[in-house]
Amino acid sequence: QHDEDGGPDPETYCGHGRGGMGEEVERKEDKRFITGRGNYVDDIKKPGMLHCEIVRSPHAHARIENIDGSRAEAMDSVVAVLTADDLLEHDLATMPTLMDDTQDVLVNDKVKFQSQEVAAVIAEDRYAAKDGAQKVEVEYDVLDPVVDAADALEKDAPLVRDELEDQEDNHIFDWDTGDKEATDAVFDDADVTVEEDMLYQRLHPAPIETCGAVADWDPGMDKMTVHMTSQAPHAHRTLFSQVSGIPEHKVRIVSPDVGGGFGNKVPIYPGYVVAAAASYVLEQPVKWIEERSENIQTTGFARDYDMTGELAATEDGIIEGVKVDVLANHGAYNAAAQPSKFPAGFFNIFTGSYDIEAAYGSLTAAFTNTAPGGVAYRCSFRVTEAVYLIERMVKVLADELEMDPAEIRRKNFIPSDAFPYESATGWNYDSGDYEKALDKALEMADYDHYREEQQRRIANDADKLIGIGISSFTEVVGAGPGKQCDIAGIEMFDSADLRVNPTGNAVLRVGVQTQGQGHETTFAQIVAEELGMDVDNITVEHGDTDTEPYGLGTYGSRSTPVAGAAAAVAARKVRDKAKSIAANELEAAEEDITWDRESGEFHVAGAPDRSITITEIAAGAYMNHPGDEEPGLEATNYYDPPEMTYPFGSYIVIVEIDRETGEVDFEKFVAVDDCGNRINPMIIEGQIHGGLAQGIGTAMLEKVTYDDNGNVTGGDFMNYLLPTANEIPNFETGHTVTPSPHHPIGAKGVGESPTVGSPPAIVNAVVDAMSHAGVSHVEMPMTPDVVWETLDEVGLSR
Ligand code: MCN
Ligand code: CUM
Repeated sequence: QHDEDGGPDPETYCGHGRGGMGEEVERKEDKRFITGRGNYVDDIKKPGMLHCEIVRSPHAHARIENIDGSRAEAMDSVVAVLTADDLLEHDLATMPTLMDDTQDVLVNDKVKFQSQEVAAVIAEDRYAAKDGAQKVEVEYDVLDPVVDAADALEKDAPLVRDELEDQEDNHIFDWDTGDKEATDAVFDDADVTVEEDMLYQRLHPAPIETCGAVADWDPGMDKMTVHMTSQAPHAHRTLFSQVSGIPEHKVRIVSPDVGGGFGNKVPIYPGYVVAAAASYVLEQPVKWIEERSENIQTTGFARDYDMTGELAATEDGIIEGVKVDVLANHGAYNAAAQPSKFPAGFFNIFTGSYDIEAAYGSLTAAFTNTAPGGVAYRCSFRVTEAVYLIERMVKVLADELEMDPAEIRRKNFIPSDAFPYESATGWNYDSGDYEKALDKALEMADYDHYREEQQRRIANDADKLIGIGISSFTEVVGAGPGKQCDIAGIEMFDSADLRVNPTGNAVLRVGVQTQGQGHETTFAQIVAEELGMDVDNITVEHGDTDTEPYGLGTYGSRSTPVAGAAAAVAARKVRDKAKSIAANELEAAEEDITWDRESGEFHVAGAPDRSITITEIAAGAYMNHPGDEEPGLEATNYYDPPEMTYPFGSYIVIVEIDRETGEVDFEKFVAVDDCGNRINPMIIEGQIHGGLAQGIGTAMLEKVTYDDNGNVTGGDFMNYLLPTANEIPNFETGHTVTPSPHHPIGAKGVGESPTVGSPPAIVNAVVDAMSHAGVSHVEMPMTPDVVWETLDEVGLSR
């Protein structure tokens, strides 16, 4: 099980052959997924279940003059038409967002973005609901919309939020970080400074499964059960209870199988609330399932950061200062899904992997007539934007100084012996060895060869140019600590509850919720490792607030750093108790009992033939428990992480650009990741492949676009382009292992690394192919027309 880099720390994790840490255990969940037995929200059918269709505004900005549902109500199978007035009776016409704003559930007064929720039709089947929705007549007084953040901050811009008392313009908040004075001083004295504008365009998380809910109010039990697409069932339960007034112990949220989350399913959407309100009023189950276009047009979007970056450096390429200014488009409500004390998410990690003396960042956020959101899509709370900024800027600086971009990175990396390291903006990096990852990637990419090939093509005036892009990113994942990070006031800890049965198998319940990441396998592996059990004998349960311990959910790649730690600690608590039972069973003193990780047994010191497994101990715990111990064998842990974890990696992308068509081909795509100790290398590999594909989508294809009237112009998958197998090259992946010093099993998160780390590598590669002609930046998505125009501007086109 040990690979060339040592794999799991050999001192601790040996890969005991029963499916523990570091073993490529096949995903337990895949059997049901590949045999069509997954259980998604839309698979849930209840007796008497009604269907909800939402009537949405065709306008981006309009006052509602009148809503007439009578023609819909007259239809046979339509049961009810709901408007804001109906919800007002139950105080449900509005709901809080995760950033303390108030969003309309159904619009009462003024529509603020296209496809906003205006009314709901409840019918006996989905077709009738849809027909009914088309018969609801809404009179609008159409207003001028503003869709661009810079336009929104102009003096005469239409006011998006005129219902807010103190809101005289579209400005939401200003935020800054770092030391302005010190940074300005560094810039004043610097040998060289560079500056670049770059837009991180608005993206759509695009899970295959859209959002949906089945709400079921049971008047006999006074209980509301909502099956819904949720990345955070417990937090959603608390918010549901607070908004609806139904006591929390009478609310049950179940997140069954989720067909991809990618951050889309962190916020609460009006559709969930409408379904619940309808079920409450009608006393029947109500299902709401979003269509693809509804999802693209209204769901929590990602990015939309317009950034200006600056670096100050010495002549020989030592980066002394970094500055960034951001204009953030937050849409019609401030509804970013992120820890509440971080209005710009974790964007202030923009010093990246580099030891930079001075840093300053400032940001202005604006309301526009576009859907709300801002944090989603494998983003680690805006680390994506931060990594893009710094990794792009390092390339800009390298070109300015005519230095090799690998060399300049090497010169500026936080040295491996400097950890724990505090950055200029106050982050405490736990561990890293950036140079090692870069060296490995350079070797895998055959870097020197391609540099020569690149020069040869330029010299020969070849039809196809070569570009080489690097990104050496650092991530920050695993929020809490609870004191720094909370969602709507709830501290961001996580939890695990482990019960070993009398027959020696176990159930682990966790507070996080998988959306495809393989938790049913990897969390079982953690327990298998800690208790020496066979991984097949451990079931992982999640997503049901009636049975699982309270947790904050899965996003920000926090499951492994936080709930994974809780699982390990819970298992160790069980092992502690097992030890005293072992002593009892083996008729030895407890201090003579030792645990052997390799064999998964307790031994009596000095008597190697006297041993006992957890399975045998489990029987003892229920059938022959020691008099001074409680019967049973279980433990719970609520884990508040002392720090976040800082996974990192180096990606190298080699592209070939066709000077005639602007088409970009991936010649080589190398990704070296370090997520500390690895639980399941195969699952990690899958996470990396998926995330790199999404990084390619970001860099090459994806953008949510609006016309001047606020219409979403790419509201379906024909126009919002996702990468397919055609666009995805072969990935060559590698890894290094730098354990997290504070995590019980030394693991860091990995789920978002590839999407965070790859876009700048891809853009750097495309820029690199043209930088000899003076190109310093190309905006994403780098579709062939964009690339061709850039080629043309600098005289490289054919
Ligand atoms: N893992 C491991 N060893 C490590 C770190 C992680 O084996 N050292 C495994 C984990 O145990 C887990 C998987 O890799 O099975 C991802 O773990 P982690 O990095 O902890 O991330 P989360 O489980 O918290 O997943 C969230 C992350 C986010 S925020 C988005 S967005 C995203 C992503 O995961 N959404 C996904 N990957 C996704 N993958 C799928 N298939 N579907 C999504 O919706
Ligand atoms: Cu930012 S997308 Mo993930 O954190 O669910």
